[in-house]
Amino acid sequence: ASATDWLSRSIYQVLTDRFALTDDAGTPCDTAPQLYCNGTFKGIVNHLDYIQAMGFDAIWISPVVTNLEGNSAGEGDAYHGYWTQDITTINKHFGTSDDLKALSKALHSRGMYLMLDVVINHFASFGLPNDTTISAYGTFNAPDLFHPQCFISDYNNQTNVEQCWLGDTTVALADLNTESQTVIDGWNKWITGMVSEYSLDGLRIDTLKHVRKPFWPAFQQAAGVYAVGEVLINDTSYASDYSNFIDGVLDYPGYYALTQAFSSTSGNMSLLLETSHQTQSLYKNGAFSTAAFLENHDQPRFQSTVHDQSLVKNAMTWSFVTDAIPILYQGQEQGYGGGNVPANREALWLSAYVTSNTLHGHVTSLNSARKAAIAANSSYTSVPMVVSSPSESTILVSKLPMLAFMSNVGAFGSYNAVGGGYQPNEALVETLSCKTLNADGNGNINFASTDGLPMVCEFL
Ligand code: ABC
Ligand code: CA
Repeated sequence: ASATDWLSRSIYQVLTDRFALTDDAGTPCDTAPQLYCNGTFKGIVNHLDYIQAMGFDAIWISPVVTNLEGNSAGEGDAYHGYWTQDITTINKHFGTSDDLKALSKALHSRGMYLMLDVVINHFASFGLPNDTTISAYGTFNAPDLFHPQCFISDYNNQTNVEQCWLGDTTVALADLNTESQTVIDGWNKWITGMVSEYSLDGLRIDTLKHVRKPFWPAFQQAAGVYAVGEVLINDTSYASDYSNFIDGVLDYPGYYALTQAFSSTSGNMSLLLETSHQTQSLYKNGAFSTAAFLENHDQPRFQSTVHDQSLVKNAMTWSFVTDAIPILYQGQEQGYGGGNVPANREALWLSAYVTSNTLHGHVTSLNSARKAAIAANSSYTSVPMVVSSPSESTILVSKLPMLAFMSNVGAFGSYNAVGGGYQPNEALVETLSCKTLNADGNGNINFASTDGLPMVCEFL
């Protein structure tokens, strides 16, 4: 699937080890020891109804290749999938190659997309690798295919960021020499093969900023599908330049602004406004070049620090009403509140996949509002949104026929907001409360909230 195909999708982020067991035996899963909890591809297949019923039509799953086996003494084991050892085989903890194909097929039969997380920057090693470690790396089994050992020491020096290593002496992330033609050819051949073997629809590329930019266009071409890269930085101009080299970029600067804006009733709304304007002007295709999220597996859950459910619902709304492709990390709909890694990687089966809680309903409404707007306006995914901030506590996103108001006044606050662009007296619905209303004689609506909740308005 192409970048354009993905623009109308919404993505549910699955941490494969923590999403679903093959058979729901009620197995406990403690996040602290950082060990496998035994989630599988088969488990995902069995719970696709749960994901699809919320309105998601794509999933992003953890990296699937064989990882380091065993425990690192301190950083746990490779349950997250980022400790690559052999890219030619599938991580047996998650299932077999056939199980992964069955997942892909099950998704496609529902009209859903599969996005695979891929790690291109490094292979992993318990302790610093030696020649024996490297000879076990299959495709890239020679020392000169890696950059000389040095850990990243200066994030302001791009060469250091690209050519030194992530990780530490407990688990070293041996940095591939992505300037070497052998490495370039090896990766391009591999990704072409993976996309075709597993009928992948898209990729999430790990550690994008740790590989030189000119590496990416040929890789994207070899993949032949949409790819969104992870550039972990709170700097829009730094992140946005990657949109000249790859289809999409995870909106980390927007994440920082979003979490700050709704962190409390005195959050900084103008920062969110300013960041979203920068996003629109700096990325190649504006905010359409980004994928937006409130949580992921690397950051503390929003509810680890924010408890006001009005703030939570407002913050959750943002990613679903902008030009970005929305991503929701598993467990957010269950109100999970784990803090920093590894506490934010709670097993979803502990929730029993209940669908009766408020946030689950909120996500479902947001997806359906977005789908209705896309269906009503053929240029919804190509004409840029208009973002404004009518007051210091409110922000308005206009993407007709959708108007979304968010505020950080909190559950005990109230706000009024005015938006326009409708036909005179047009019949509308506020989709989060399902209340109908009418535009006035000038096509404007006047919203009044007495509980600080967000409002998403569109045609009836
Ligand atoms: C494990 C333990 C951790 C322990 C660590 C040393 O080892 O779990 O508790 O602290 C995987 C696992 C992790 C594991 C790592 C290392 O491997 O999931 O649990 O940590 O073994 C991606 C993935 C991530 C994955 C990897 C590795 C990469 O999403 O899940 O981790 O394949 C950097 C990378 C980024 C990477 C992230 C973990 O590390 O750039 O791609 N994520 C600054 C730097 C960033 C840096 C970040 C965190 O610190 O600029 O490049 O991310 O170290 C903003 C600034 C930013 C700043 C942030 C913190 O603040 O603008 O620049 O980021 O304001
Ligand atoms: Ca690198």
